[in-house]
Amino acid sequence: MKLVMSIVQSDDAGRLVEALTQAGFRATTISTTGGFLRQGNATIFVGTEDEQVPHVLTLIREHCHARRQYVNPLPPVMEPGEVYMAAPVDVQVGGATVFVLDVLQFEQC
Ligand code: 2BA
Ligand code: 2BA
Repeated sequence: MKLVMSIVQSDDAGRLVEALTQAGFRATTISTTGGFLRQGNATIFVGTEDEQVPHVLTLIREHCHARRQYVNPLPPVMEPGEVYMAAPVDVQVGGATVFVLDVLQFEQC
């Protein structure tokens, strides 16, 4: 058995969970925050049989899309009188970041 842990953009999470559930998978979503952009994203856990992992990955690819985001970098430390013009930085946020982990034991008590 595997645990598929996917970090996805919040806008894609609802449709992905719906597709997973309709395909018969069990899923759990938690609200998470990216360390770089400090913006909300979602982490979806799917515990499933090894042979079903490709199907889960297909659904993730179908429902998660890369987007560009423009972020303002933090201003540097300045001396009095200095002027800093912030130039937004273009960041490509991926469709999904996926980790597939081996499950040692699965129980529903
Ligand atoms: P349970 O199987 O007892 O699952 C309770 C909660 O545990 C689930 O909440 C989900 O958050 C998590 N969970 C269970 N198995 C999981 C797994 N393999 N991977 C990741 N998370 C898992 P819900 O998703 O709200 O499901 C509530 C109940 O609805 C489930 O109770 C199950 O009886 C049923 N269910 C869930 N998904 C289903 C599906 N695709 N088709 C039919 N019944 C489903
Ligand atoms: P964030 O950490 O908010 O990162 C958003 C996007 O910013 C990343 O998109 C990447 O394009 C860029 N980025 C992140 N860290 C960077 C750095 N140290 N230097 C330069 N650019 C950086 P994605 O790679 O698609 O990641 C989307 C979200 O997935 C991340 O949000 C994070 O929450 C999670 N993630 C990605 N890779 C991860 C990893 N190896 N471990 C844990 N979480 C990861």
